[in-house]
Amino acid sequence: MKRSQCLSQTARSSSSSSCLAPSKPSRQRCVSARAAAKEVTLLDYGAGNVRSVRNAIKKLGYSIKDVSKPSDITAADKLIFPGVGAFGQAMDVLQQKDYVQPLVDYIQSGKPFFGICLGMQLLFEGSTESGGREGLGLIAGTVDHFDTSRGLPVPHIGWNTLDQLRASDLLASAAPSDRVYYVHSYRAMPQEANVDWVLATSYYGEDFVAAVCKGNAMATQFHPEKSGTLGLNILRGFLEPESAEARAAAAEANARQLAGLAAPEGPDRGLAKRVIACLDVRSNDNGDLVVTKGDQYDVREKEGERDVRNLGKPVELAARYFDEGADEVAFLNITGFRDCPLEDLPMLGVLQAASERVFVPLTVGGGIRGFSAAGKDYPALTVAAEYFRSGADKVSIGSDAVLAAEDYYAAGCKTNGSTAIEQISEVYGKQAVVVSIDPRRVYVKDPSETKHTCVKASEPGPEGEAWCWWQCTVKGGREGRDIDAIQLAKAVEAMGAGEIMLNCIDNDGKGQGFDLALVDAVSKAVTIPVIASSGAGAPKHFTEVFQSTGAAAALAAGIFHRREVGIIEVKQHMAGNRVPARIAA
Ligand code: 1PR
Repeated sequence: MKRSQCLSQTARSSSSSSCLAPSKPSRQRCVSARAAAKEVTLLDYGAGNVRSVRNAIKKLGYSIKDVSKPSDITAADKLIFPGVGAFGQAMDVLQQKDYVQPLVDYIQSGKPFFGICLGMQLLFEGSTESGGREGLGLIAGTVDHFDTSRGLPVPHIGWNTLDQLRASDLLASAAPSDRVYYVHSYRAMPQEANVDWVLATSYYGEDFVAAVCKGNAMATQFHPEKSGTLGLNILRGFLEPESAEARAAAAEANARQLAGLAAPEGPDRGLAKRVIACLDVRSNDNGDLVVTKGDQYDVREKEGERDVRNLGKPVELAARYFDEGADEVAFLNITGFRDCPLEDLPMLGVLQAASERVFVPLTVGGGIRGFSAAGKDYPALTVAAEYFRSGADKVSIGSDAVLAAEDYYAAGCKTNGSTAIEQISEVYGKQAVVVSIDPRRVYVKDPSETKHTCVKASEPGPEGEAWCWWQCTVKGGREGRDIDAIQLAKAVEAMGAGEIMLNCIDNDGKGQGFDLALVDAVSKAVTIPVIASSGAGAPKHFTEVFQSTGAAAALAAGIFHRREVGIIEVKQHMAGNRVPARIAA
C-alpha cells in the first residue's frame, strides 16, 4: 500500500458513512499493511472445497496464507472464512483446533474479516442445523431452515437479487437488479436485534439475511467467488475498500440511493431461472478429451468412419460460456461409467483449469460411484472428494443413483446410509449432490398395462399408443431398468440429493424443445430443484419450459456448442416474457 493510499484511507474514514469506514490507520499499521498489502489469510478448516475461493482471491492479485494454528488468525491482516459443510461440523472443527476465541477476538479487534455462506451463519448465536448448535454469538439471531411449507424448492439454489438496506463499499458494485449466487438450505432472518449488522436481504418466500457488515467485519450468505464478475468486484470491495474503483462505485451507489430508486419488482427481483451450458466430454478415437454431442445419446458422426463428434475443447468452451453469461457450467464425463474415475487425470485437469477461469458453479458427472481396483475399495465419497478438490462445486450421479433407488424400494422405502448420495450429501451438503436422470419414453396403449405412472403422450407412439411412461436407464442409456423417472426422483430426494438434472433420451439433440410433460411430472413429485435438459432448439423453448413447468433451471448443449443460439438471446427472450433471468453486465 502506498503512503498516499494510506492517507486517502484516513481522509475517507472521516467522511464516509460506509460500514467499511476503517479506523484511523496509525503509522505502524501503514507499514505493516504495506508488507501484507497483497496477502490474504484464509481460514480453510479442511471440511470441503474452497478451491474456488482460492482461485477468486488469486484472480484479484492476492497471495494466500493458510491458517494452520490459532496464532495465524491473530496475526492476520485480512481474514477470509469460507464456511463449508454443516454448522455443527464446522463448530466442532473450530473448537477442536482452538480457533474459536482467536476468531472472535480477531473480528472484535476491527481488522478486516469476510465470512462466506456458513462463514456468515457461524457469526450468529446458533443454528437449528445439526440438531441445534451454538455459534460464535457475535450477531443476534438463530439460523434456521427455509420454511418448506411455502412450496418453494429447498435448497435455495441460484441467482437472486439483493435489497441493500444501506450504502456500503462492499456491495457498491451491485445494482438493484443484479444477482448473486446462493446455495443453502438454512438462513438467518433480519430482526430488530441485528439491525446494526444487516446490510442486505434477499427474497425467497421471505426476506432473509444476504449480507452483514459492522466496521471491518463483513460476511455474505451468497458466494461472491461463484457470482461471476460482480462477485469478484464484491470481493475486491472487501480487499481494496480504498481503491478508486470501489470509491467510484460507492459514490454511484450512494447517488442511486439518494435518487430514491425503488427496488425492482416482478421478474427483476428474486430468484432467477438458471440457464446452464452442458459439456458432454469423452476421449475421441485419438485419445484426446473433447466436447461431444449426440442425438439421442449417439455421439458418433452419422457418416464415414463414425468418429466421435468433436465440438471443441472443454476448458475453452467452458470459459466461453462463462463470458457469455451462463449461470452454471456442467461437465459430464459420458464414458465415466466404464473408467476408473480416480485415474481420470485429464478430467480432473479439466476441472482444475476451468475453475481458474470460470467463476460460476461447476458441476461434474460421470463415474461418481464406489468401485474396486487392484484389490482395493474406493468409496464414492473418495471419488467425489477428488472432484471437489479439483474445483467442482457439485457432483452429478447417474447410473449409481438408479441402482441405489432400486435398493431403496426393495427395502420398503428405507435408506441405509451407505449410498453415494447419502455419503456425499452428509459430508458436503445436499446442495453438492445432483442426480442425473436419463429416461426414455415407453409407450403403452393403456395405463393398466404398467405399474408405472403414465401420462397422455404428446404425440402417439410408433404403433399409435396414446400413453407413455419414462423408463430410467443406466450406462448412458445403454440399459433400461424397471424404475420410472418419477420413482427415481422421489427416492433420490429421500436419500438426500439436492437437485435433479432431468434429461430425456428421446428429445436429446433434436432441437424440438424440452419434454414438458416429463419436466412437469417430476417437478411436481419433488421439492428439490429440477433442471430441465434435452431438446432445446431455440430461446422460446427455455421460456416455454419455465412458464409451463416448475423447472428451476434449463440446460442445453448442442445449440450453444454450434453457436446456433447465444446464451444472451435465451436470457433476453426469458426476460421479455417476464421469466426472471440473470442478465450479466
Ligand atoms: O452414469 O453416473 O456415469 O453418469 C453418466 C453421465 O453421462 C450421465 O449424466 C448421463 O446423462 C451422461 N451421458 C452418458 N452418455 C451420454 C451420451 O450422450 N451418450 N450424455 C450422456 C447425456 C445429456 C445431456 C445433454 C442434454 C442436452 N447427455 O447432457 O447435454 O441432453 O443436449 P441438447 O441440448 O443438445 O439436446 P454415470
